[in-house]
Amino acid sequence: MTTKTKTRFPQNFLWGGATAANQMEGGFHEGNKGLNIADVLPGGKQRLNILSEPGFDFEIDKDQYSYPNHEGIDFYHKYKEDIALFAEMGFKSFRLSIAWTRIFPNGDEEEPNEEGLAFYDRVFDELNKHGIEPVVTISHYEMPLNLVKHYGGWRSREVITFFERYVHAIFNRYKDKVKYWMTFNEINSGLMMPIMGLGFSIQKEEDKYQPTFQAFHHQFVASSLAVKACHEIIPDAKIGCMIIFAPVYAYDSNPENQLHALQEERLFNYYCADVQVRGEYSPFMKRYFEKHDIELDIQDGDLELLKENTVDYIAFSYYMSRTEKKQKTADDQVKGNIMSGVKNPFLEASDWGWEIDPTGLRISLNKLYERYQVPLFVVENGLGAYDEMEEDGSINDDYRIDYLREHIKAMRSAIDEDGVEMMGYTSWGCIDLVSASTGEMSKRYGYIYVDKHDDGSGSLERSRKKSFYWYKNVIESNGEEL
Ligand code: BGP
Repeated sequence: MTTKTKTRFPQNFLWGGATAANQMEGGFHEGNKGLNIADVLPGGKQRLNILSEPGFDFEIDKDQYSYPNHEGIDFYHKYKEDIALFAEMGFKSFRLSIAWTRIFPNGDEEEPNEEGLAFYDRVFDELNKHGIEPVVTISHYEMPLNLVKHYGGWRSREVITFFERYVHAIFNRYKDKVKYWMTFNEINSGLMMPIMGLGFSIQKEEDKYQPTFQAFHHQFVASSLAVKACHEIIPDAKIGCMIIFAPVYAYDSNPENQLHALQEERLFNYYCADVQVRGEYSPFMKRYFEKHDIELDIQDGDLELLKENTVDYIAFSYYMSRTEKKQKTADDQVKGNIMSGVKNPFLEASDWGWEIDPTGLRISLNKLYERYQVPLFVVENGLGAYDEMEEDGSINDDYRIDYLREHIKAMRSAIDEDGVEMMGYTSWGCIDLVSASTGEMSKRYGYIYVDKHDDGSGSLERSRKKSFYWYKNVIESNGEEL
């Protein structure tokens, strides 16, 4: 006789929401904070061009552009109000990042900035007061500008020492307050957006190879040093890597397309995770390096360090899948933000061209768990949409509820039917914030509406959307009531 065990979501499942310092804090020059990359990225159409075309020079030009991240949604001053709203929804966890430039304004100082450290103390205390577990990204597209301009970002090995100093400062300071960490946000994004991911701008086509993969190597070493320090300083903490996962489908059963999809997946989805979870470069990547004349400068002890200091869990963002064929025509191409590919005839897309695919999340969870067998944490997922406030002040975002419901169902099936081990779910932008790819406010993800608009106007007042009440009930019922 067999008994079916009802697993569903574990009792300690970390339901919550996710954010990043540069997209919400504002106060960009308060508390001795230094400038970071996000502080010099303009909003609007220019941003997408900057992220995808060569030649950005990281100069701030106040007359020409607006810098939406400078005020963000003013979490720097409103964090108590926001955390109270998260608590009202019943959040078990809240993912946020520490701005490196609040702790080391130029990145290369000897001593940390006390005002910056004190700010996050206040935030963590407030979260702890409400019983919300902080989940902290150490670096989320926020490299100190000084390191970018004077060291060349992650191309420089010297930056590893500065990063090590930074992680030691934060682990020592917050060791009693933060038990969940992750090193670099969407580390594989450096393959498509080196400005945000690797701290340098591609100047010519060849930069895509040698300098890019050398910069990645430095990040892997830095990430392993962070894992080592975290395990030593906070033995009861867990530290993960963080990748973008977009399962790659072949357009059809043509074996050439199947092979192409497999290779794209190995590069984009597995290259970084293999190093951070298994502690080594995959055979596929070693051949890739040969093919593109990439000779990594790997110093003595690097490979041992990577092998001995692998992560405890995999955190990943999931927004969309990607469909590939070997020979693409101009008509096939879809360009949904950063992810290119061909249009999938079975999927609808968001207003920004991101193809909506809940089953793809279940596939992603299966692929990752099958390959690595470590706990998985979905730390970003959600629908960017234009929201309208009705005359009575309500915001009826049923489209967002539908999107989230289907994705949560997919996770539930992955746990229940496929046996995947999951730690939690923090949907992206639980409170409206500045979009990373457009720098605009109008691409909203939140359960909480923020009265702020693309032209910078707005009272910053917070309002609960319909999805706020829905998500509250999801958490209360531990995912039973969707
Ligand atoms: C991820 C980033 C986030 C976030 C999210 C949504 O790539 O880690 O910072 O912004 O995508 O993207 P966007 O804001 O461009 O809609």
